[in-house]
Order: sequence, then structure tokens, then C-alpha cells
Amino acid sequence: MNMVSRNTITTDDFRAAILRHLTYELGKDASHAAVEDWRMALSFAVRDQIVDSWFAATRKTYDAGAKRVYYLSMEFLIGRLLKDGIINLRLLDQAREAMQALGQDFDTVLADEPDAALGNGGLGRLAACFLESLSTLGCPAYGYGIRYEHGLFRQSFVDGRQMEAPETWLLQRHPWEFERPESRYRIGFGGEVSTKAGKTIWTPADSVDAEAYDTPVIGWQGRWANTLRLWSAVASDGPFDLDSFNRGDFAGAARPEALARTISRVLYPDDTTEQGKELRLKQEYFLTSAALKDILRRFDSEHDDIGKLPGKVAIQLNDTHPAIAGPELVRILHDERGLPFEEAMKMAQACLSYTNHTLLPEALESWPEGLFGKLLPRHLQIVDRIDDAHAKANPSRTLSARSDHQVKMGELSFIMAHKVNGVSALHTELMKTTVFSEFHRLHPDRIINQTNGVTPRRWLLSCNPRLSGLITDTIGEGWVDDLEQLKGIEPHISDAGWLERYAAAKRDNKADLANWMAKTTGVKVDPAMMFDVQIKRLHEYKRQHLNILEAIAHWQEIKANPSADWTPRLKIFAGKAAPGYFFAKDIIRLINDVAKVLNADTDTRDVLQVAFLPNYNVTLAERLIPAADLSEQISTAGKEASGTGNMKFALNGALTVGTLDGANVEIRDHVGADNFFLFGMTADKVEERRLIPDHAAQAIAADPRLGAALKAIRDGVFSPDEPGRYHNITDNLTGPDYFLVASDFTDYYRAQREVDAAFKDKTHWMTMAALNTARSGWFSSDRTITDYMSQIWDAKSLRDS
Ligand code: NBY
Repeated sequence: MNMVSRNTITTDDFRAAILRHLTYELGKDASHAAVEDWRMALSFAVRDQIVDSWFAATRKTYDAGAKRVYYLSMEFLIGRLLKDGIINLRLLDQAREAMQALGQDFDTVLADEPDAALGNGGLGRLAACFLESLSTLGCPAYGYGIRYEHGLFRQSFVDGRQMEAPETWLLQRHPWEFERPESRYRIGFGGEVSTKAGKTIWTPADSVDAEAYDTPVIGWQGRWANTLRLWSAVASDGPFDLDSFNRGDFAGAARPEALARTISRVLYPDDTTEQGKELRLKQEYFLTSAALKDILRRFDSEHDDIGKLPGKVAIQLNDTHPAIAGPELVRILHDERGLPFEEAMKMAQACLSYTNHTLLPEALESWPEGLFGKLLPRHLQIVDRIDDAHAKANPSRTLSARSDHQVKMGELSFIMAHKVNGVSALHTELMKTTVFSEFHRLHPDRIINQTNGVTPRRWLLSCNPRLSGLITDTIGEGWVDDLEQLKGIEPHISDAGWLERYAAAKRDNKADLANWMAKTTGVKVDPAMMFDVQIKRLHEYKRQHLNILEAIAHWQEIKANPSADWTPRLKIFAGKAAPGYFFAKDIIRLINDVAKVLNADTDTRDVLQVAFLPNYNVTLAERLIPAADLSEQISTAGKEASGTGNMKFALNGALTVGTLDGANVEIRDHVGADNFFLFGMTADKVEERRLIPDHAAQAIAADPRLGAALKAIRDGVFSPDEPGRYHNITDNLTGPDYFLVASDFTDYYRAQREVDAAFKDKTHWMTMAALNTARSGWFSSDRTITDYMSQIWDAKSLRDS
């Protein structure tokens, strides 16, 4: 491994490059430049360096005639890119020094960058980590997505309630992308299907054009760069209708363009599913069709035998959102290129693979056949032929991509993929026994597990410089792209001096967070408190309400005995609720109301506080995770497919309080059961428990603390101006309680008191924290991607060629 810790460009040359961009690209004089101008100039100077290795990688791929991986995803939650680029190019020292020499505060310039939130949560962030690992590993790859004008909404609170405002990351110029007007494809919708001379012809009624924007994705040490290609929708027939314009109808003249652009206007903010929304299906087909056209154009430019396609092209479907790729590829190969149907289908299957991210029934995509057929008439016919071919080759007819007048995208993806993967060991086993059990019996080799991972460049090296500095001091920097090397710190943990340095990094990170919170939210907290963090989308299965119920019960216990030796704790929440998910929004408001009462209570506030930070995004996660003592991973077992935040926390030395769900199971296996606070029912027990009609009532009767906490909510202790405000929540938790909050409460409360006791012994706590860091190397997305490459894509690294 290359041990040079600094890029070879000099600070002076780099400074000159920044000034050159400021002057000639942005047209600004240094004495009049604003922070934004400096950020752009710095970004362009960094980008120059990226472009060189980007071209080199492209050239190598062409020269080798190599297979490429295409990652199709409706979401890429990339966050800020400037620091990421600087770190991977090892330009941190030069960039800091150059900005200083130019009289600019480096951190202020970095903080000026908008957070590109082109995703909802875990699925979108996973796609971003995967792209970075693909580049680090030197695997030729493209990410294909949509260039949403507006990403995930901005969240604020008014009287504790979530407010949504449009997100506007493109208001300023996005310095990382290159517009590619020459890469433009026509995407058709609707219309008619006819046959002529034995050939089927689809004549769409409407169309929009997809225009490409490329962002280079640089890997560690700048040794390889791949492309994230995002599609923007524009009107097929030019920017405006001249006839209308000439008649003086200016609004009408602009209408076609406005209509076309709607397709890439905004990210759907629902992290389960937007069932049956026509625009959503249009977006899915828009992405998929543009990507496939681009893939085949690239293939045709290098090869003249379509039979080679599976050897040169691997297409990964990030959940079912791009599942229309199955029928679309068959349509192209059969209708347009004349392959026999079954051969076209086999070839498509050999190229395609599918990742499942959820078992929640309400999140499995299906489309009413009327809507589907109206928008994609030819594809509906092809879905039926796919079903016929599948049924002919296999004994069972019950397994169908079309049933109950719906097109089932999970089933369709399963049939059209040569590999189907889950995202944690438990989730993959549950796929085999629940949603895909019959398919699994028919195709026992198709389902495989690929436990998720996270990129250590962003989620340790960049976000936690204090800890990564200590690690590099201790074992060198090989860990950055070989994370299992973290094991090398384990022998040092018993050294009191070393452990003190580990503890100091955490302490300083917490102090930074406390200062930042005081500055931005006015909330004053003592960094000596335990920082207990739950950050993720709001969802009943993730059980933020279990966490706040425990806070209430604990508060009541402290109030009854205020002078006891309580462990001071700050509970931090952050996360967005889908705008139409009213129950989740009630949970946010409840947490904010509880925070108001607890934080004002002079009897208890020295030992228990609650803060809900607004507008959770990648940047906030990078700030919170290094400062966390405790990571809340408390989903109802069997419901969280994997989780990836759980991995980031463990890596950064937060201990987990968690259920045996998703990748928690594997985290506990790796870090050791002694260094993990386990509670709650297993997935099997959850299913059993739900069969008891009054499971919630029984749990409440058995635990007076739970009853008292629920009563306080119901009586309006946290909403005195409107006592009934949370009856919807209490009615649910005392009644159906599908996610078993009440039934898991008692064991959760017990585990939290164990956490309190453990936190008092600082040496023991820090030892456990450091063991979490040392043993989390397996959760690198480099490991995940290496396994996808060999087990799914049959793709090779070209980095060292
Ligand atoms: O994918 C998440 C899982 O919940 C989490 O356990 C896992 O770690 C992560 C990566 O594998 N799923 C997720 O984030 N899903 C979405 O964001 C999502 C977004 C849109 C839609 C459905 C799900 N949709 O139907 O529009």
C-alpha cells in the first residue's frame, strides 16, 4: 500500500489553482469574493485533480474491454462532496493551508456546501457508500439515478410539529457535475402496440427526453474514479411551444417544458412506498429506460455480438424501484433486436440482479394493471409473457408477477434476476421463509446474503479526525482501505495511556457537539452526560416511541427520588417523518413536548434531558455519530432489514442498546456479547406474541412503570393545553400495538439501567467502546462490494492493472 500521507501537489500550486478558478471560472476578484465563491473555486481546484484519474480509469476500462457494473437506484444520498474529495485525494493539508493563505476559514468554506439529499434514508445512503467503495476497489462501475431538482424536504419544528419546506440544493451551481447534452435519450409513455411483418412495435403517445449529468466519484487515494450519471427530464420538442408564444399565450408556450420537467422535479419523500402514484411509475421508467439505452449504446460502441452482453454488463436493481428494467431489457432485445423471446429473457436474467431492502408488506411495490398498461402497454404484455415462460420452465403457476389485477414488482424482480440478495443474515433468512418462500423452493440458489457495510473514508476517517488520528498513530493508515486492520488496536486497549487517548477523542467530540448545539439550537448540555442517540427515519417499527416512553418512566422514577446517584443522560433524536405518515409525526411532536417538560424540570434536568434536532441529514449524522456514547437500535425484531447507522456508531465507539434485528445480530457477534446491551424478543417470539389478543394490556398490567408512563401521556402531562393530543398514540399502544412496544418495554427499561450502571465505570465503558471500534472492520462497504463482485456480478478490479 502507498503510505504517502499527502498528495504531491504543493500548497502554493494548489493555492494558485484556487485563485485561477476564482478569477477565470467564476469571474470574481479575491477582495470581493463571498464564501460561496471560495467554495466553488476550491471545489473546482479539487475537481481538476479528480478528473485526471477519472479519465485514466475510463481509458483502462475501454482498453481492457472490461465488464462494467451498473447500479440502478432511485436514490443516491451523497451528502456533501468537497471534504470527501479532499480526503480521498489526500489534499487535506494543502487545502487547509492554501485557504488560510488566502485569508479564508477552511471549515467555514466546507460548511457552505449544501447537503445533496437525493434519497430518503438507508437505501439511498447505501447506494452512495457502494459507489465510493466501487471506486476505492477500482471496479468499473456507473451509478444511474435521477437528478431531482428538489431532494428530501427540509424539516423544521413549529410548536414541536414537523414542518416541511422544499429542499433547494441546486439554487447555487453544483460544482461536481458535468452536463452531457450529447447524451440524451427519448423516453416514451403510453400509446399503442401493433404488429407489422411479425414484429411488435410500440408507438408511444408521449415522450420526454432524459439528459445526462455526470459526477465523478473518487476512491481512496485517487487511484480510481467512477461515474454517477443522473438524468434530468426535458421536453422532447424543445424548450417551448413557439406557436403558443406567437399567439401571445406565454404560459401555454412554457407548459410542455414544465410538464416534462415534472418527472425529475422532486424525490418522493416516503421511505416505505408511494402506492399507485402515476408520476412515481413515470420516474421509475424514466430512470430505467434512460439507463438501459445508455448501457446498450456503450456496449454497442465496443462489441458487435449481443450474445456477449452478460459478460460485459452487470445491472444491480436497488430494490424494486427500477424493476421495470426486466421487461424493458426484454423488449429491447426481443422487439428491437430480434432475439427470440426466451433467449431475450435468459440474457436479461443473466445481466440483472436484485437487492431486497424490506419485508414490510405495505412497502412491497405493486401497480394496478390499468395504470401500468396505460403508461407502459407493451411492458404489460411482456410481463405476461415472462410469467408464461417462467411457468413453462417451472411446475408452479401460482408464482406470478401479475395477480389480483396488480403487477407485483418483487415477484417480477425475483423472476428476472439471476441473484436476489438480502442485506443482513437475519433478513435473508426471513426472505427465504416469508415473502419469497415459494420462489425460494423453486430456485434454491437464487437468494444470497450480502450484509450491508459503510465506507470508512466518510464514516471514520473524515467525520472523526480525532479517533482516526489515534488509530493511524497506533497501527499506521492501512486500515483506511483494509478495515479489518482495526483489530490491530485491540492489544493497546489495556494500556491505560492509550485508552485515555481514546477517551479524550470521544470527550472532545462531545464537547464540539455540545458547543454546536448551544450555538445552533440554544440547547445547553453538559458534555459529561451520556449522549444517547437515536437518528433515523421516523417509523413505528423503529420504535422512537419506545425510547421516549422509557425516558418518561425514568423521569418519573428520578422525580420520586431526586437525590439518588443517577447517571446523567442526554437523549438525542433526529429524523424525518414522511409528510403523510401522521402517526410518525405525532411521535415527533410527543418527543418535542416531552423534551419541553423534562428540560424545564429543575429536579431532574441535571440527570435527564431530551433534544430533537431538526432536519436530520448526512451532514448532521457526521456530526452526531462521533460524539455518541450510546446507539439506539431498537426496532421490532424481524422488521429492520439491516440498518447501517448501527454500523457507523459501533465503528466510532458507541455501544449499542439493541434488539436481535437486522445487522445488529452480526454486530453483536463481531464486537462480543459483553460489549453490547441486548434486550427484547427475537423475531420468532415477536410472531408468537402477536397471536396473544391482549398482549399489550398484559404487558402494561405486569409493569407499573409502563402503565404510569402511558397514563402521564394520556392525562396531558406533556400537552396540558390539549390533554387529548396523544390519545391516538396511547390508544395504539394499549390496544393493537402491532410493533410490540409494550411487550418489549420492561426488558428495554432493564437494559437501560444496565447501561446506566456500566457508564459509571469509565475505564470499563471506554474499553467496551474501543473493542467496538477494533472489531467493526467487517462492516466496511469494501467487504460488501468485494462479495457482490465475486458472488453476483463476476466483475474484476482494474485498479492495479
Ligand atoms: O435500507 C433501508 C432498510 O430499512 C434498512 O434496514 C437497510 O439498512 C437499508 C439499506 O439496505 N430501506 C430504506 O431505506 N428504504 C427506503 O428508503 C425506501 C425509499 C423509497 C421507497 C421505499 C423504501 N419507495 O417505495 O418509494
